[in-house]
Amino acid sequence: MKTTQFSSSSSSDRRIGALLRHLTAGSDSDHLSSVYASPTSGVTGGSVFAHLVQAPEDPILGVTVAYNKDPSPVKLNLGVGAYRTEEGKPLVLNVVRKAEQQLINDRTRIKEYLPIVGLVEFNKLSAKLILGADSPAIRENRITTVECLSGTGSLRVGGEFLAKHYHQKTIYITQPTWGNHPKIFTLAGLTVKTYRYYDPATRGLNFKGLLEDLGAAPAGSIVLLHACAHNPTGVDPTIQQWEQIRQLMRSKGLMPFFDSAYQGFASGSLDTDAKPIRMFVADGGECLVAQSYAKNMGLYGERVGALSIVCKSADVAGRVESQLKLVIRPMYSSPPIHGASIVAVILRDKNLFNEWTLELKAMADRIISMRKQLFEALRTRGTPGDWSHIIKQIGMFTFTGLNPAQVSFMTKEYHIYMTSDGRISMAGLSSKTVPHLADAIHAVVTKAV
Ligand code: PLA
Repeated sequence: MKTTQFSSSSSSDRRIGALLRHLTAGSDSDHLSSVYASPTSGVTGGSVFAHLVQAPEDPILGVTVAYNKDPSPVKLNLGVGAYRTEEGKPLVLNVVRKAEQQLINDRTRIKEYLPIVGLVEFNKLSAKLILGADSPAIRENRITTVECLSGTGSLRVGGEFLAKHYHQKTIYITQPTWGNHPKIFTLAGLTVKTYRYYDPATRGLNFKGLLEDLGAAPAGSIVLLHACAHNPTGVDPTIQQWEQIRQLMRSKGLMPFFDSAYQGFASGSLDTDAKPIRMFVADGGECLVAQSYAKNMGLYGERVGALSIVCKSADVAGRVESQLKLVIRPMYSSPPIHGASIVAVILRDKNLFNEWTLELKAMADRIISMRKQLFEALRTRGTPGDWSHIIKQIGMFTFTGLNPAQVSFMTKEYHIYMTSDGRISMAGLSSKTVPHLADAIHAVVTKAV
């Protein structure tokens, strides 16, 4: 009965509020604003949120918002990293359709809550995918893997775990990096600092700067490493450079936190793209790995990913997992079931797995061919400048070197949408749209905007 009383009194409050507004309408506006615009009033008409300012759109996802509003038939969205076919359409992998069909046909499947750590089979298979089936950490059972909400959620859970339980609270991220990294880790409770990574002069890796900065970081600091296909630069260290990074980090006790959002998307091979991580795990040291299935399985909106923490012993890994559960439970309780089930079906079945690797390779190859086509198109136009970085860079993005004014010119005059740092998603291009992009780049660099 309590609830009935509550709702009737709140609805009578609303009615009285409406009456008050009606009676005072048109009267002294100063008096009205003192009643309605106070951030703390909230009783009647004025919102307690009236003092809020309009927040800016997200620098990456906001590009899609602007694109959607543009009526031009030639518009092109190269902002967010989302794979498109040659026809410019989003792609659901064949193997994902098959897995979903299997799941639908299985009448024994239920929709109960998953455990806090998510789908256990998915966790095991995800660890195997990233570390390799023969990984010593898996064999010795000194790893814990929890299903999280895609790559972002895995980074956030890992960040909060470290902020709570790791002795060093500073995380070093690459300069530049994915725009969400500093926000994720700051809100997780860590202090964010940067290390040099990209050299605009060579449009390649600033390896010397990287080693100097990591060498100067306080012992034990956390270091975020892009496992492959660095976002936004498309510049990865070579295997020899990775080995030097590993030695330096281990000698200083720096804690590696890998962000693996593009496994298979860089080289086309799942194993090759996981190599840097496997090098760190092979030395017996500890590390964290955030995995995403958004890009490599095209499961963007399913929000499926995993956080693995490799420890020194099974005993420690068990306690780490118990603490991860305390991070997750008050955050979102437990992760969703559907995306993780799709991944588990594909990873457990040899035929589906093989089919997936072929589809993944085809996506990676199409991106590489877009790089070649764009490079060639600029060459044929005689566009001033050295554009070889387009074919040297790897993964989903090209970091063009175009400045914010040039980007804004291309959006205004050519309806080409990209992030203001000059990053373009190569996965959003097709043979049909390359000439349009090349025309725009040519125009913008010859016009000296
Ligand atoms: N880590 C890196 C380096 C990323 O680039 C992205 C996605 C993620 C993690 C998180 O992806 P997930 O949560 O969907 O698994 N970056 C995209 C999308 C593709 C985005 O900004 O959300 C990008 O366009 O940069």
